[in-house]
Amino acid sequence: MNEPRLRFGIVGAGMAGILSAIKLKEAGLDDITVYEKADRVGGTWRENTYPGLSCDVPSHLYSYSFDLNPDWSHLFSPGAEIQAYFERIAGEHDLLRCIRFSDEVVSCEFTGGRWHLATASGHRDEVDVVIAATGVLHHPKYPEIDGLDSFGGPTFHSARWDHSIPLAGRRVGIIGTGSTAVQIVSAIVDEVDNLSLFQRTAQWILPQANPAYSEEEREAFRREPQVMADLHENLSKLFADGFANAVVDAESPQMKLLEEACRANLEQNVHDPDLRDKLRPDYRAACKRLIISPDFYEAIAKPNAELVTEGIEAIVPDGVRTRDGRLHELDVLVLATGFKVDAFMRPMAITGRNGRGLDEAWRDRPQAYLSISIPGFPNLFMLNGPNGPVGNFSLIEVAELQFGYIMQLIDCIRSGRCREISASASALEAFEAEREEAAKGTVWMTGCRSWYLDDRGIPAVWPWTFDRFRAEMSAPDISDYELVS
Ligand code: N01
Repeated sequence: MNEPRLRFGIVGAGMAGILSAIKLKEAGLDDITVYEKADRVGGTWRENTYPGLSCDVPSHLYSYSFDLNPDWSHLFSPGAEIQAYFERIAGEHDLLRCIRFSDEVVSCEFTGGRWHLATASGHRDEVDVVIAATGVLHHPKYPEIDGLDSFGGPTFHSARWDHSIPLAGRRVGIIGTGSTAVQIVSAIVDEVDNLSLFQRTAQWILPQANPAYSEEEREAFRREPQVMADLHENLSKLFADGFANAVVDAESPQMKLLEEACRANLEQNVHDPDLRDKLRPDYRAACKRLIISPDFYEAIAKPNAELVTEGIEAIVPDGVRTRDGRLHELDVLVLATGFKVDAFMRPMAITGRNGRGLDEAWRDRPQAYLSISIPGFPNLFMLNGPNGPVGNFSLIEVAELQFGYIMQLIDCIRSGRCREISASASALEAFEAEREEAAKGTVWMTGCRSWYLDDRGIPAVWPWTFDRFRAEMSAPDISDYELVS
């Protein structure tokens, strides 16, 4: 039987979209269009350009395993370098010709056995398979604070940094104390006149130096790529054993070690007892996403920095007024308030079999079998979809494993075994029931508010070890899928 010629639509040209296009082409599946709403590849690394941006996963792990990079400047390289890496990879794999830039997919409808895509520009496409590579931390979340629009100076979200605004000599306020805010504080404290950090919840900080790679080390990586491959492998194992496997077992010895390291960092490196008390969280380390920083405590202790722990009452033209009635006068206000994490591929209007929309399928909350496939939405596969492994480890590694799994589903179509494939409703139901039960033993449920938790307070993430994830991704159990010939 002749192999059907499959056409693919990939939504998003970030890390996962680039990966998908490379892997499909490698497999000889080259009838691909990647739809990208912006005018460049890079996803989160294109959108986030705030001062101090870097990835808190070591660069030699946060790299495609098949395209390691000898030139990373640091253990945790800056965001601009990561963006340049993705641009280079997209160019070297000749992807730019299959990317349709500045054209956002607004709808995807499954009719007549194919997906019908429509874009904002009015372009139409018909594809056999959709890969949703739309990212997780993508839609900025603006805080609901009275008077947000009334501030007289520039206000912007951390993911929409306005580089036209000078910070030197100015009074800058930052709302939020997540990974983003912590990096910004360290990066700008010496430049600004005054820095006010508005903290609603204190955070644990794991200290970690960020050494530069010497030219000799980089030369060695270039000369002997196997050294880099070994480093990638070792880092992967370190993250799986030391972190990913620890957070899913709140009582594990590794978890205790992480907690001790965070506690010691606070007790030993914050010398002012009042500041130390304000910075001490009342929940367990890694309950919220663990923040990694070599120098945040040093930065926030500087004389021109103030940690404001009084709640915010309102934003007013001159700055931020806290509940104690104090006005914190500011020239610039930065909202480091995170992302809407339950949007995934929305606001795209997605309609599966029998006219059933994604909003209806996700009426309660986003769900996908193994975070990849949604019952009734055949031949649509998600990368970094709902309830998958997110946290302090490489989302590239996650996406590579997921794509290896998706490729095996695609092979079912390619081989003629079926024309349509999607997870069965019973497989998703059983997966979710087991996942919710397992989530109870994770550190994320030990008593804090975080973006990991869904509306019921259950972590919307992979609650098992990374080793289990790797094993699950190695081969789909096709009996969990509905195949239509
Ligand atoms: O966002 P967050 P983020 N009033 O949601 C506060 C990845 N990332 O952009 O804790 C006052 O973590 C909120 O307070 P609370 C990483 O996965 C990675 O920092 O909810 N405060 C919190 O402090 C990360 O986890 C890297 O009480 C308000 C902050 O805003 C994810 O992105 C770097 C508020 C939001 O923190 C998101 O990180 C950066 C309000 N109304 C990001 N609303 C690295 O790899 C919200 N907050 C290093």
